Amino acid sequence: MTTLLILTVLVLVAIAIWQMGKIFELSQLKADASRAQIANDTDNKNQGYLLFAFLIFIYGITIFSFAKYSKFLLPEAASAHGQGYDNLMWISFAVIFFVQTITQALLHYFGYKYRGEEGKKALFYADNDRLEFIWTIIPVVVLAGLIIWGLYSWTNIMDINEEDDPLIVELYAQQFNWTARYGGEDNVLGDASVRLIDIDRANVIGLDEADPNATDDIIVKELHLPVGRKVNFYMRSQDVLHSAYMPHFRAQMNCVPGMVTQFSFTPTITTEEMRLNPEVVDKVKRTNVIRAEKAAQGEPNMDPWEFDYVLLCNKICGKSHYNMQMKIIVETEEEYNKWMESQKTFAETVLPVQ
Ligand SMILES: [Cu+2]
Repeated sequence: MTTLLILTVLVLVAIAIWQMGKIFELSQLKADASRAQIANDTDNKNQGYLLFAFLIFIYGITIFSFAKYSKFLLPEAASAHGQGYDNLMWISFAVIFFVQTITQALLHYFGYKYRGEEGKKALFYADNDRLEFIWTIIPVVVLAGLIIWGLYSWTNIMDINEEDDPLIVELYAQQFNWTARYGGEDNVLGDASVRLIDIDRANVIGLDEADPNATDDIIVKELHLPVGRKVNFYMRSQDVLHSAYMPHFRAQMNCVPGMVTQFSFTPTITTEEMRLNPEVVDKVKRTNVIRAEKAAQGEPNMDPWEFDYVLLCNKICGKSHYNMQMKIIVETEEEYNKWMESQKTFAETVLPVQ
C-alpha cells in the first residue's frame, strides 16, 4: 500500500513538472511554433480511434465487474417485502445500463464522426423542437415511473401497524453492541429510559421497574424470530447515532438517542433453509477456503464459518463500529417457543435494591 502511494505521488509530481514545462513552452511561443500546436487531420483521426478504444474499455470493465463481483451481492431476500425491494433495484439497474450502453456508444461515435477536418465547417443548427421534446419526455416518463414505484414500495415497507398480531421487539444500540428485548408474555414492551439504567443491579437498558409491562420483558443478546410472523421493531440508542441494518431482510433504520424509531418485516426463510441456498453455500465455501489458508499461516480466530443472519450497525459510530453486530436466528414457531421458554424475564434477572 505504501509503495503504491509513493508511486502515485511520484507519477503526480512527474505530471506536474511536465505540465509546468508545457506552460513555459507556451509562454515562449513564436509564430511557427504555434502552428505545431494545432491538431491536424491525423491527430483528430487518432483521437477519434482513441474514443472507440475508451468505449470498449468502459463496456469491458462493466462486463468484467458484473462477472467477477456479482458473487458479492446479497442472496435472495429473506423477508416478505424484500422481493419487491430487489425488483425495484434490478429494474433500475436494467434501465440505467440500457440507457448507458446506448448513449455512450452514440456519444463516442459522434465524437469520431464529427471530428475536425481541414476545410470542414461546423453547421450552425439552432434547435429542433421535436428532438428536444423527445429527449425530455422519455426521461421524464421513465424517471417518474421509477420514482412513483419507489415511493409506492417505500410507503408499503414503512407502513408499520399492529395488524396480524406482530411480534414486538426492541433493538437497543450502544457503543458497541446490540441488545434485543421482547415484550414477553403480554407482547408489550415496558417503558424504558436511559436515565433508569442501573448497571449494579443489572438493569442494563434502563427498564422502568414501576411499569407492570416491563416485568415479563425478555432481554437477550441473540435475536430469535419465528418464520412467517410479522415483527415490529422499535429502535433506541443509548449514546450516538447507530443504524440497525439487517441486510438479508433488506431492512435498515437509524437508531437515534432520545427517540424511538421503527421498522417492520416478516421473515420468510429460516436460517436452516438459507444455509442451503446455492449462493450462500458458495459464499461459505469461498470464505472457508480463505480462512483455512489464514489458519495455516497461524492467524487466530480462523475457524470455519457457518452462515447466520446478522444485525449490523450501519452508521460509523466509533472505533469498534465495524464489529457491532448481533446474530439473528430465524426458526420455526416450535423452535422459537422452545427457545423463548428457556429465557429469563426482566423480573427474574434484575437484582433487588441493596
Ligand atoms: Cu453503531
